[in-house]
Amino acid sequence: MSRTSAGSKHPVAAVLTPRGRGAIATIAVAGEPERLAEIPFRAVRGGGLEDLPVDRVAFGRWGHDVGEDVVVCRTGTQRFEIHCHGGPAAVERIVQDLRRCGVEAVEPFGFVRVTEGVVAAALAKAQAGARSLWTATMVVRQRDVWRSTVDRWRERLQDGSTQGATRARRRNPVATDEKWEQWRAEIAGILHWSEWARHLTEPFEVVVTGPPNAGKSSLVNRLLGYQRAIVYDRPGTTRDVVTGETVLHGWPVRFSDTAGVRPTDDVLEREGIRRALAAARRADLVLWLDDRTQPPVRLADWKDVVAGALVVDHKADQPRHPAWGHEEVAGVAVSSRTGEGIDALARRVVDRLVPAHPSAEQPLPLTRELTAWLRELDDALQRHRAEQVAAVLREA
Ligand SMILES: Nc1nc2c(ncn2[C@@H]2O[C@H](COP(=O)(O)OP(=O)(O)OP(=O)(O)O)[C@@H](O)[C@H]2O)c(=O)[nH]1
Ligand SMILES: [Mg+2]
Repeated sequence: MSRTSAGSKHPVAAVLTPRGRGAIATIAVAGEPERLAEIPFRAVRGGGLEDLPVDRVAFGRWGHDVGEDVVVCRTGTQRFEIHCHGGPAAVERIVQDLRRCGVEAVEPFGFVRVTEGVVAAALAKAQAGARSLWTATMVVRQRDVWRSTVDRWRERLQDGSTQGATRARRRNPVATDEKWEQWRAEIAGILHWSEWARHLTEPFEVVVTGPPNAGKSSLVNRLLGYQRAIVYDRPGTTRDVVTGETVLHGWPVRFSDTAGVRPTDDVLEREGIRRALAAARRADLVLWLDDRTQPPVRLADWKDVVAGALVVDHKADQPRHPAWGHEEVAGVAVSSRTGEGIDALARRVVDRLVPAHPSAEQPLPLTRELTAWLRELDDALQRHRAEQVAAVLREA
């Protein structure tokens, strides 16, 4: 999966330590050594970077006039690390000097992409972004899945029918086309899981709506496990969209608590309801809360939202208002006061958000960059360009 040549066509650098003040910052550089010869580093013992053997650490000065104390480690023939004072000015100065020497500054995952390939970068990024132990485990398992997939794809490219595609097509056009179409179908099968894989690192958006005083804030607090939103026994307590993130059955979920929905002339309240509707229309899932202690509320503007929503029959600890007809009761019975039905609701939420699961061997498009790369590969396959396919595969 990783590149055979550790270096890139052009040198790149990335600040590996987080932004902001710190005792020490680390800047990693990878690239062709001759381009790096102009770098303004002098070791205390004498000599520049080009004189430094691999795996040797050198203390020295960076810059021509007023130098900066640095420790430089050559980590490979085309790799080194600069450890400098952690202040933003010192880091910026070194990055600027590197730029002047033709080194491109990239973010850390961009650095991994250039030095180790697109798959390694996607795995690193997805692992850093995983919100739960379960999602992190899923990502770690992808390491072997992707390794074997890329190995298999490389072998496929090397076998005569794809490498010598043009010749092979002349000999047996049908067989070659079939092979490439099979490959494209496999890529389509991976891209099918884009949304699923996106949520290994990005939360699902679940919007909690319903009439005023139905217990929306109470339910969101229950689901989050802490008092995120204000609960009060008067309708109209929540006026804006309040969000909080949690993990349900391993999946990251962001809940949005919204203003209660009812016909009103109050300008502020109307704005809150407008925002609630906009949030509901964007959501991955809407929870509509019925307050069973009050008569049913159904509003024309909200008809489509309620139709697609997971309905909650809320305040299940209380007797039902007599205005409820038998056929109108549709939701999962939940009480935010006693906790009854909360676990069942969490399960229903996850089942609605994630109705299907890929097999354990399924490679997943873990990041947008990996998805874009798969599309590039697919494009090269569609055009039957063996050299282009090989070039894209080299980036893996
Ligand atoms: N009996 C009972 N009361 C509840 C339950 N959940 C909330 N309540 C009460 O209902 C009232 C309103 O609760 P909130 O959570 O503020 O309701 P809301 O839907 O966010 O209200 P608005 O923000 O005003 O739209 C409070 O007095 C809560 O204590 C429940 O499960 N059972
Ligand atoms: Mg509220």
